[in-house]
Amino acid sequence: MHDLVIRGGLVATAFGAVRCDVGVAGGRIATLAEHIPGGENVLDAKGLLVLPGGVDSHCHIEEPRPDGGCSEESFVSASRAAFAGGTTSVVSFIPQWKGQGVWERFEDYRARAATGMLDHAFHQIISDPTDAVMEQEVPRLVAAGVRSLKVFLTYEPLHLNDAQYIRVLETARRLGCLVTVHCENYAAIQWRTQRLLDAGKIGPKYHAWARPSIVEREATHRAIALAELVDQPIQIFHVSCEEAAEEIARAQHRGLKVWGETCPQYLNLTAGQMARPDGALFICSPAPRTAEEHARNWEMIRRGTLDVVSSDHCAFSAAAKVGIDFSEIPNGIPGLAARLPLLFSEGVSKGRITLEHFCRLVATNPAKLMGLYPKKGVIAPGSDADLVLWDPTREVRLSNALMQHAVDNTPYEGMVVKGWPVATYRRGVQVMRDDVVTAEEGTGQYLPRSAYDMIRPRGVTPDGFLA
Ligand code: DUC
Ligand code: ZN
Ligand code: ZN
Repeated sequence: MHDLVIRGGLVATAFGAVRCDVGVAGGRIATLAEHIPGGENVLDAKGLLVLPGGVDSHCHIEEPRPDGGCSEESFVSASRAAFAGGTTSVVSFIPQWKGQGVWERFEDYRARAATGMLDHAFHQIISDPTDAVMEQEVPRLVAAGVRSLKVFLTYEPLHLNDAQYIRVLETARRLGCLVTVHCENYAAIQWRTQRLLDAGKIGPKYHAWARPSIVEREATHRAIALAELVDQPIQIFHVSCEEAAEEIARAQHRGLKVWGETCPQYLNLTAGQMARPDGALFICSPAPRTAEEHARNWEMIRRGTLDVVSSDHCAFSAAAKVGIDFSEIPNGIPGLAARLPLLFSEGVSKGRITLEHFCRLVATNPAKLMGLYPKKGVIAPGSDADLVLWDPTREVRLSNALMQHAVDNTPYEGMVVKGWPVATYRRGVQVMRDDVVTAEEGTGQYLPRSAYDMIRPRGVTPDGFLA
């Protein structure tokens, strides 16, 4: 009856932890019971936690570039990194470049993703919301299971102006998509960057000077106000500071469907690290801030204002980042493998959050918000058997080799974490044990998403304009 029985672990989910056996059949969880007799394959999990496989809803993997190349992390290498760190599903990005459509790239990207081992869904980036794209191509994508549109309020050449952003919001509302937003003010960053370069200030540390919290707070406020105008649910990506989180808290207090995501870099890395000789390796956007800001971000997590922790995994080898002026350094750091260990160690082991809260942040909430729940993100009968056996006592010094990604650096090199994945199961198949990834290439499955309630518009607009 059961292909696999996991015996005697403490099974943790978003609604509490229970000591029970987990029976897996046909790749799904079949039984949770005090004792499950028999089983083809029995695994002793005494002393271990059994966690839902991580769902990383913000990863840049094998992302096509305008020059025809793509990012260094392939779906195969990303799958290794993810399984090494206890993540089993990802949502990654398909870019649109100005002047181009979106449909042709979808098919190509889907084929690339199928070469990996992770279960996967996609966000569609919109950088050029023309009539043809928004009226003809995006509806085709939605029919093919893409249910989130990502927009940038900064970055050349991706950023949208207000009119374009409103167009995306309106289309998403009509089609039943979530909109996810990178919130920083483009003009403000350009202005500061130019002043710094004019003064000969080109080192990596000026990355943070060019984009202080205020540019994030302003764009977050604007993103929310325009989403409120259109009555469109949004998720604010990678919130780095209290100022921006407060904008989200105010929106939530008014009953708006606005969610906030943060990432391990905004709980662990500081702007000071960008002043080191290898400072370029810490460059991501928004910029890492201060230890005081980390404490405030933890408080925003504790309150539930920030309810998803994803990696924003975007890996570059050192050669692509070091020795360039700060305004040209590609933004992004690898974090797929480090996400769960860092959050468990700094969160659960240090008593900042409960085990249930951890499960919500890394698996249940991202699965719900992305329309993947209850297939993903929970240990419950009928759900996919995506499971992590976790040793809460094991201390590990993070190193690039342990991350198993494609690049030669991790910003967390040398950090000691308490709590480490012992084994990862994806749909009931063991894909990692003792840091060795055994998954077979090409076994990752596409996760098409259909309409889901969580992102249904409220039906409330200022003065009933769209009602
Ligand atoms: N910031 C982004 O917005 N995207 C990729 C990586 C990063 O640092
Ligand atoms: Zn971003
Ligand atoms: Zn990103």
